[in-house]
Amino acid sequence: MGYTIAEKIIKNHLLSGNMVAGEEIGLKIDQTLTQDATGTAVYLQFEAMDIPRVKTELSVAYIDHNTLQAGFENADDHRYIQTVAKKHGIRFSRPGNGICHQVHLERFSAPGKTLIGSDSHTPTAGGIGMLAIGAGGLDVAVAMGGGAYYITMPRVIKIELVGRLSPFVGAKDVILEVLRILGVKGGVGAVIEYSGEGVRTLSVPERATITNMGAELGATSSIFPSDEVTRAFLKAEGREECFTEIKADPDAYYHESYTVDLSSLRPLAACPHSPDNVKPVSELKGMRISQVCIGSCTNSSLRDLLTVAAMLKGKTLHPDVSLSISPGSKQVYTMLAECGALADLISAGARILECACGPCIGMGFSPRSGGVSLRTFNRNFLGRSGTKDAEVYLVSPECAAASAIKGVFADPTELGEKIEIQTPEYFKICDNLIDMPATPEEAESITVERGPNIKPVPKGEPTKERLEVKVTLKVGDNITTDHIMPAGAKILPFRSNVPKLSEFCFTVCDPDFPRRAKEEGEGIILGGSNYGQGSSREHAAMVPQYLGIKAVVAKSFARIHAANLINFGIIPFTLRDESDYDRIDEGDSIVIEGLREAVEQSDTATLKDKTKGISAELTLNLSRRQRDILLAGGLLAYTKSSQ
Ligand code: MIC
Ligand code: SF4
Repeated sequence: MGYTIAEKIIKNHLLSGNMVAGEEIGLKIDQTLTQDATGTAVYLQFEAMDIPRVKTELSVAYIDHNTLQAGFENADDHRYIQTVAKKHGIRFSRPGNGICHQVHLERFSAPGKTLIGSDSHTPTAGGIGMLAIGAGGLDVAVAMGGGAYYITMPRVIKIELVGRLSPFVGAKDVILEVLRILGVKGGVGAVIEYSGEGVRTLSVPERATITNMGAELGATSSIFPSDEVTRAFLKAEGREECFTEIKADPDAYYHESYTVDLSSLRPLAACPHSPDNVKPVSELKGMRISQVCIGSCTNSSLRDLLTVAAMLKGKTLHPDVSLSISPGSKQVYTMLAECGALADLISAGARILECACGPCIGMGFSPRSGGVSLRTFNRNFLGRSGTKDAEVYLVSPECAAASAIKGVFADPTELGEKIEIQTPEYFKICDNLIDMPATPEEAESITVERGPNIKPVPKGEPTKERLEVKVTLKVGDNITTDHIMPAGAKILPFRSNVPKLSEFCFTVCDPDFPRRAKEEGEGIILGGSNYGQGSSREHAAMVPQYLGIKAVVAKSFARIHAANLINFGIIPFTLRDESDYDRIDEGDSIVIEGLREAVEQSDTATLKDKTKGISAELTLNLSRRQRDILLAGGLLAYTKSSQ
């Protein structure tokens, strides 16, 4: 039998394990990326490994998340990352150069290679035919040091694209349709692979919009074949030599298959507060809106912004609407400026923000109280915008622009005249904001600068013999990492300062959690299904660990978060019988006897609820390597001990 695209790349990079879905495999990683909000922790942990220089083909450190700089903290982090990158062989993309995923797609992505990034939207580069995976920061640090990256061998889901998109229907509508079909858990344990004649009708940035939001399906990655369209994109970026053709064999086996007819797609929107709560825009039409935000790693390419500019040209925003536009990269921004499209955006009334994540991560531009915000972003989790009672809808740039003019949710396909967008044959190439690392000789004299915001990453403890604690917190299904460790302008500056960050842990769900956890000293969390979906932020494990959380007992876990929990020595137990969830309550006293022994060698353990006088069977689905990591007290301790 032949291979899928994902299997071909995995086969070429396999360091350990068998390519059997569900088994743990170790992969050789060609490239890594970090962004600043997760990057400080990555580099602190990389430094702790005592490896002088990265061993990957390419590692890039981007600054794009924390760019508000309302105090010294972010600038301290930037300087730390700049100096640590220079010393250890990592390229540094300066603030102002753009969002990591957009810049990486433009300047470094390559078909057939592997990339891991300390950001869940790393699969954006799947649009070019790269196996790109979001990972916890510590996994990225280990890969930079030349270590394997471990994942569960994924199932492969095929999405066959047929037909061609109608005018004013965008790539965003394709992925919203896939989210409508599969839901936020539908991609767990899988790579989503696109195929079919519709593929060649989509440009690389459009493909990247689709693979970007595969993160919202819970997928390990998403990938497109590389073809002549890919070659043309790489040529336009002056990197044609990176092209190789990669496509699935005709007899490749897929675990599931779906067909999406591009021709019949209509504009869609993900309604509050989940990316899979998808409805046709025709049903939302006429709803009053107060804000529109265009940008983010999902929809900030030149093509997206030229489309928006063409739609806004000569028009004025509706007076009730405030519009922000964040170009994805310096390349996009300068090209918009040079062709005059930027002037069309400004004249229409858009508020142009720097090329960074900005409002997507709650860094400014929070909606008004109870406001309705239309965003071209990828996540609309409760409170993420910075306004708890705001209603955030995820839409295409076409829908966003049409609605910004009308002041109400508008269906862009009703605008009439089709707009032809021509992206230039060559992009403007200028890498002057990407600093090259020092040579190994120069590196020795470089001092890494650590401002007062940089605090050491707390160390984990080896697994205890037994656990006797309280259920510190009980939460429901689909808890996101934005619930566990919120971001936004007030909190993000403390990503390098875990003690301070801990004051905000879980406060979206329960403002008293940090105090209670500290007072109890040790505890566990009881969660529902898909616990920890969303971002790759390892702070959602690092901070609970700092607050004494020893285990999370849940119905099921999201992939990256489960790996992060293990990396920080927190045991992820699953309830064998999900109905036990209803019988255990917050504040109950529980005991798990033989904890260390269970982690050592068993697939089960028993939780005794002393308050209720009941017990619940727990399952531990761990590889040998994961067991050893937990026993050692986390990946850092494990890596050091096995060096
Ligand atoms: C996000 O979109 O949630 C983030 C911010 O990019 C995160 C990373 C982080 O929390 O720093 C992600 O997606 O991994
Ligand atoms: Fe940045 Fe938003 Fe993309 Fe995360 S999802 S990398 S915050 S633009």
